[in-house]
Amino acid sequence: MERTFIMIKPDGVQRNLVGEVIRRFETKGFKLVGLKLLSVSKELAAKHYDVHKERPFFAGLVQFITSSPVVAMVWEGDGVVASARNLIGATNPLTSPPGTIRGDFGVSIGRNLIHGSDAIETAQHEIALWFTPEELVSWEPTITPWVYE
Ligand code: IDP
Ligand code: MG
Repeated sequence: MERTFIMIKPDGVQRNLVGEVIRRFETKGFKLVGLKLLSVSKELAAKHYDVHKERPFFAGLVQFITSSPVVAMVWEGDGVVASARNLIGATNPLTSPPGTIRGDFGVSIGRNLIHGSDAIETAQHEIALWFTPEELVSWEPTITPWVYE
């Protein structure tokens, strides 16, 4: 079953959007298999955003992600990687449609509230970076037959 890595960034936690974000993933029908609140080290932030290390915003991004706690999660379900990106919306909250998390709650690219893996391989890499295998829980929601045909 497909899994994706979702992080509520410091702005999402500070703005009390943790419950709102979890609610959207839960009510969509996805299954939560990992969850923790943590202060992110510079090393972890830099590894997570390694693909952007040459970009002008990299230093500010690492500074921001380490400035206040984040909520790291792993969600599981059919097509969850691409679907989570749809729930999250576009990188720029101003051009992200209403109904998406960034479209509903954000204004600035540098305060876009949430991260979601952009591909299945990226998700596998990010899950391994943020979670140990023991932190991921295999369980079966009783509602599964009401969500999946
Ligand atoms: P994504 O989060 O939608 O996948 P990416 O292009 O992978 O977007 O960029 C990663 C993160 O880097 C963004 O979510 C945003 O927080 C930050 N970022 C991207 N572009 C800019 C920029 O032009 N200025 C400031 N921050 C940026
Ligand atoms: Mg990205």
